[in-house]
Amino acid sequence: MLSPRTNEFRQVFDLSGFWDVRFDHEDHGQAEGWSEGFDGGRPIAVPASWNDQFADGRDFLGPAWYKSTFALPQVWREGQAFLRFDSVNYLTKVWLNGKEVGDHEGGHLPFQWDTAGLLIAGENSLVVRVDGRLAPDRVPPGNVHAGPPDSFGNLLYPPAAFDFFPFCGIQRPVRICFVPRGAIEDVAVETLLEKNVARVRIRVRCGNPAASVRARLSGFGFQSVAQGAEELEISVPNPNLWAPGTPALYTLTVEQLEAGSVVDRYTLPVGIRTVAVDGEALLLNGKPLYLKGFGRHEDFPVVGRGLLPPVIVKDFSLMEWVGANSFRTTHYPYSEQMMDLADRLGFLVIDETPAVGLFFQDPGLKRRLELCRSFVRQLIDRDKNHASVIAWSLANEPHSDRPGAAEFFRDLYDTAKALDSSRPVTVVSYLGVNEKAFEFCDLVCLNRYEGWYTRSGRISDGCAKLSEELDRLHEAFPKPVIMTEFGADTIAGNHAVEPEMFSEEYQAELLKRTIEVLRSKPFVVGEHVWNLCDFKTSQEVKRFGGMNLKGVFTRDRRPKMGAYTLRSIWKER
Ligand code: BDP
Repeated sequence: MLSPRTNEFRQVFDLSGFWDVRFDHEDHGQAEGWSEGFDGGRPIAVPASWNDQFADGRDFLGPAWYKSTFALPQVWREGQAFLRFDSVNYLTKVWLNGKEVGDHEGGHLPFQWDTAGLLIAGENSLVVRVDGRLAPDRVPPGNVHAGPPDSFGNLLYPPAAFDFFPFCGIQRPVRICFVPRGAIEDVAVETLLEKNVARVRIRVRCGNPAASVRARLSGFGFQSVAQGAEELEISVPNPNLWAPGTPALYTLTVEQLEAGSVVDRYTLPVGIRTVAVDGEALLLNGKPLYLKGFGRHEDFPVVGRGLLPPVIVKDFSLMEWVGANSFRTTHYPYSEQMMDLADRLGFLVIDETPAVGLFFQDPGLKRRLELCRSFVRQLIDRDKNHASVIAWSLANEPHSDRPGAAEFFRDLYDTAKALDSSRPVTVVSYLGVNEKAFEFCDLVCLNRYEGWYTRSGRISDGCAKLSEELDRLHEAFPKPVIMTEFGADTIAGNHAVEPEMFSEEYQAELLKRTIEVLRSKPFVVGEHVWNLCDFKTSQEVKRFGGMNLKGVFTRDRRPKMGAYTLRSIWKER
């Protein structure tokens, strides 16, 4: 799905602001006709999660009803008018001017409908029902004893099957995107390198199949135009390649032509680069890559998982300060704004679907597979043109030592590869040599908490164990290995002369020693610390104050000692 743009042919109206919300504790809103409008709402900021905006909403997961009114000028009588939601967690049902528009399942990915026939010039009313309740047949799942129960066998509260707070609501912008009828629907760009010449392949899909297209690539003193049917190619001699440190972006302008006139235009930045796996190496533009970076969360006080642009800017600036070159979109697709900045700032991204906490028994197995397939498709559709995206991650820590898991992931792997053969595909696992998906995945991504959950308090023993395990893993799967998670919970300001769990010294020591192990293995091509920042979780005995404290920065982005340790290592090499 194309990102919204405003230009001479297209216009975007942003519906962000104060809407009204009403929690539907009894789930009777639909029967009582709230879709026509409802009383008793209170102001809520959109976009943002609802959980932290009120004194009484933290653990409420839905359903909740939103409503908003907005006026449109007369000029938009022609063309298509897509009502686009960038991310709503988790089930969405929408009515415009009292008429049902549609429904959608899944958070973190955009969806839209053409609502041209329903909009009116003048005042429009929009009603949205959002249900973020946790259930075994949703992805990610919840309310099931499949995730890690706390030490006493309880489900977490709220009962997520994953370790981050299940924030709900309209979490990213809602926009109306006016585009001409029959206009450009999709642009897909692939870049290939042959010696000193890049080939930029551009596939364009227009709503009007009779239209022809023209593409112009410009930047760095270069300009070239190609014209034809759907598939175009532009050669760039001596290209400026995109890479961390030199994130060169060309500008691609695609135009749709009908009877010799331009009827639509779409512009996007294009980074020329190649990604490949060669034996034990991960290559960018033919050169070996080493990833230094983090897992992260879209998480901040009050907005929850809501889009907050200053936090995105801040997180990139902290990652630059600490010397990181990459991150994984743990454990769901991040905002399109974050991905745009990753391209501009030259960060490498492992782009992950929302499949976390997957289990392979009923209830809901078949449904979860269908949802996962659809999320893989939607993610690749949304992010395929980002130079920053160097790999697709199908899932985080599935409980896949069960029959059926290998087939499940083979299906998703094939789905991803059929849509994009240019990037490696992986599954991030805690199972090590027992992970069935490593047999066919292009990269081996391992999460390990040696010295924390295992061999607690014993960093040296943990590191020795990790070293052995990595060798065994490599023997079983001779592919590049990325350590996608390691770390320690740390209370900022808590110190100990001899490193002790929860102290800043312990985290710093554990990170340093683990990195020494990783760097002693030539087949390890990346180290991602868990986590960039402390983040909110469900309540359980392991999570003091409902927080995961493995950040090297606090939730309000202040550094712990571990951040300085990483900086001293990562700025060196
Ligand atoms: C890993 C999960 C991550 C958790 C982390 C932890 O992938 O989501 O937050 O453990 O326990 O297993 O801190």
